[in-house]
Amino acid sequence: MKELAEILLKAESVVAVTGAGVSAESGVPTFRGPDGYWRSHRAEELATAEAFQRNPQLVWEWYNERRLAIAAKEPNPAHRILAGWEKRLPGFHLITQNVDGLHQRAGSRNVIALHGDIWEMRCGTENVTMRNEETPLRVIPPRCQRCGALLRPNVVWFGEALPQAALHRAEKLAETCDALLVIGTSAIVYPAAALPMLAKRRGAVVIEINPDETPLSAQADYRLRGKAGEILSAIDRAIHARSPRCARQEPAKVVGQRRKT
Ligand code: BV8
Repeated sequence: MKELAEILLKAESVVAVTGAGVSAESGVPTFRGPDGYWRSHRAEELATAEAFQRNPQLVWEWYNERRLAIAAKEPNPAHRILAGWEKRLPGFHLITQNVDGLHQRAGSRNVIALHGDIWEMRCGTENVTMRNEETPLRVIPPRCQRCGALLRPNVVWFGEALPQAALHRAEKLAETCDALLVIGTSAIVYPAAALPMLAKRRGAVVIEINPDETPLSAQADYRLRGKAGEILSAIDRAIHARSPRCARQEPAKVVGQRRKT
């Protein structure tokens, strides 16, 4: 962990890319884990414009239940440490695929949300986006108060383009960073999954934090096998041991494996 702390402290630009695994320790189910099913549907089937067209009621019931589940959860140490690094590590940037808003609730201010926000809705007719934190939703499916059209969750569904500005900023950051942490993602959803390789091609150190192997693992310079909360706590402790000016995070044990390629 000392070596990693050195790398992160020496880096002028550090980027963290997170996926659903970062929220797993908050109790939010991941997409492709054993709890990835919802009423025998997979996320890929429901998170599409076609599914919404076909059955907006069903899709909104799914989002309503996810919103309810997320609202009952708290950010975990992984979210909090990443929020702390935004203040403590110069040139730190957070890019997330998650739509749960837990990074923001943990205090992260500049989150690049590639796949949108489950707490926002969009009226396609008027092309306006509004924040809505009702749990549960009073009306399913919700409608626009101005024009009565169906509202949709302001998230990126499969087959939809990511918000161009966010994607472009994420790609620029990946291409210019010195170190990129990939935390809690199965690294199979594109174009987000391409970011670590963009960084690696430009000579950045790529650090994967995940209990399991992923398609990215072989390319990572460091593979830390374990839970995000525990591993980030250990790295955070090593950072504070080297730069005592910051307050300490709670101690944590860690079992990890480092393979330098
Ligand atoms: C697009 C929002 C084109 C909705 C989501 C190549 C290039 C471009 C596109 C494609 C391509 N190949 C295929 C595609 C199509 C598709 C795609 O990638 N499909 C995959 C399944 C093969 N991509 C798209 O459709 C994208 N759109 O490219 O459009 C285009 C261009 C122009 C014009 C029109 C169209 C859109 C993708 C976005 C989809 N939306 N979410 C919602 O959430 O409701 S994706 C969804 O998956 C979530 O956002 C999620 O974050 C994301 C990725 O999943 P993960 O976060 O990785 O979660 P997962 O469960 O898979 O893994 C969790 C990991 O955590 C595991 O590895 C586990 O081991 C680990 N873990 C568990 N516990 C812990 C842990 N890690 C650490 N600590 C723990 N405690």
